[in-house]
Amino acid sequence: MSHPRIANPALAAKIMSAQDAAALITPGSTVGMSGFTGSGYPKAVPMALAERIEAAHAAGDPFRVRVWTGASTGPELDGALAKSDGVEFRLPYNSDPIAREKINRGEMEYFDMHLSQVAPMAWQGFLGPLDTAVVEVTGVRPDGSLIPSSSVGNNKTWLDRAEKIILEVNRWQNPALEGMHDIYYGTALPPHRVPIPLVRPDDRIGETTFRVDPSRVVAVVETEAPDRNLPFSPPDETARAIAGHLLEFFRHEVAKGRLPPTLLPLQSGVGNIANAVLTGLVDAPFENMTAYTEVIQDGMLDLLAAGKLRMASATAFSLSPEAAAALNADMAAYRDRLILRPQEISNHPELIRRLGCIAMNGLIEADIYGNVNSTHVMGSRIQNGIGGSGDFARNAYVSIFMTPSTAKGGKISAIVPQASHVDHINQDVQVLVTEQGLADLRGLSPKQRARVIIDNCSHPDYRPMLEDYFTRAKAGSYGQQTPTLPGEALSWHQRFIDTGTMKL
Ligand code: 0RQ
Repeated sequence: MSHPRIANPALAAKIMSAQDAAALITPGSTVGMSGFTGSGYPKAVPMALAERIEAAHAAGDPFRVRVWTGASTGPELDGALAKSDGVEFRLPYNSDPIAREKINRGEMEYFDMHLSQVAPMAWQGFLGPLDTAVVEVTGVRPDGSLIPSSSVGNNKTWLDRAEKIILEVNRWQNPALEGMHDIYYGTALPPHRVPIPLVRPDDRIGETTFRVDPSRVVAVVETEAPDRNLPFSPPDETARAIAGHLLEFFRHEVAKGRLPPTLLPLQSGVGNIANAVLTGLVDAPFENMTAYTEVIQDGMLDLLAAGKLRMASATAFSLSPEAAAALNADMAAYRDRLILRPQEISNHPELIRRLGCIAMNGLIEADIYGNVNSTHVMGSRIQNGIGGSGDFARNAYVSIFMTPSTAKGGKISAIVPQASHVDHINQDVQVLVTEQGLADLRGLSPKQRARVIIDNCSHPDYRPMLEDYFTRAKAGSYGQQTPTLPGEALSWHQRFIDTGTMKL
């Protein structure tokens, strides 16, 4: 067989170069790409498209496209297209530094949205038509169905909705991925919605492959290129302290009978601290744990390998290069304990509430009342986006946010009088953890929350300032439910700009 990865003759007949495929994407069109946290994104067509855009711009032709994805992708997609100045509009999540700069300079429109809502909103029609899907797959089966790649994201929706489909078949992806995915085809728009029949994190409710209408596939491009995720730094003292407080909290909740000894399905955000918590769970006394989450990080694989985690369900891998290589070498061994689903299912509020997930996410700043800013530095400069944190925080059994108590080498307090932007209202923030300690906010009034957040979570260098503010707010506030001095609260942020800590 000349193309064992592309076992369907009709689709094999459409193999062409990335340049020829990119030539099928029209200026001004909307392109739905695969990709979620650095895995499963197309690696050749976006770069060919960026080259085409650069050539068009050099000839004075204003070629730009609208880009939808699952979440963040890799430098070959977001980086290359942002660099070419070819993106007019982007959704739903970005962590690429070049794209971030364009967005914050006002040169790219960005719709930062809950990840569970992307597919439903596309079906509802609010996002407009989808002209082209560019989707990486592991292979094409003889019947034309598609073996998904290392992320599922919104691919099912892109394949169902796009007028034209371009497939990238990536030989780097392990063929043993076949069978790991669970693609649910039962979603519908109201009034036709029915309960999603998933009651345990390991339930399989769908199919292992994507359906595709071969007549809409206009190109198949062969690639052999690795996913490019970033390495994790080993947990530092701060990350270990945060993990320690959290593990102590879990032990306490189990002892009180408020969590089972297996804990509840874990959701873990991205980043080094989340990974440190997972690493810490390897030596903790919890057995037979499960994960119902967005991304499978290195720490999840460690937990699986240690026999502590029974299984993990997610929509994508987000592994360091070493962990990705290790998984790829031993994929068959993991296949029965990992499930990758569409992100509308991995992040579905109905399922997160039913399963009772333990949500653990990072933040930029939290205020003394427990409102959390996950996205905007100084209230205006976007870092990444809300991602799945809102899907999980609102619906979890216990919603935990964790952060070092300071940022920028101690020059900025992550605990502030008033968040400069709010992604998670205090009702959705039940536990706050820093390296200083943990604040259990459940059942507390705003003033009680302020007391434990200042005492347990703030850095000692900033505690007297927060204490002083809180005392004066209680004396001078218009109302006493949530004492606030509006003129003063946000001056904290202005001070960081005035002192040059944050450059304009
Ligand atoms: O910027 O590198 O330029 O210094 O923000 O901060 O400390 O590296 O932390 O990687 O854990 O990210 C909220 C961004 C935290 C992440 C956020 C600056 C800091 C640094 C990053 P520099 P750290 P992390 C499921 C869950 C939303 C999406 C989500 C995130 C940079 O967790 O994107 O939760 N969350 N998804 O210096 C000024 C402050 C700051 C600050 C941090 N108070 N003031 N700058 N920074 N705090 C996964 C998905 O949805 C895909």
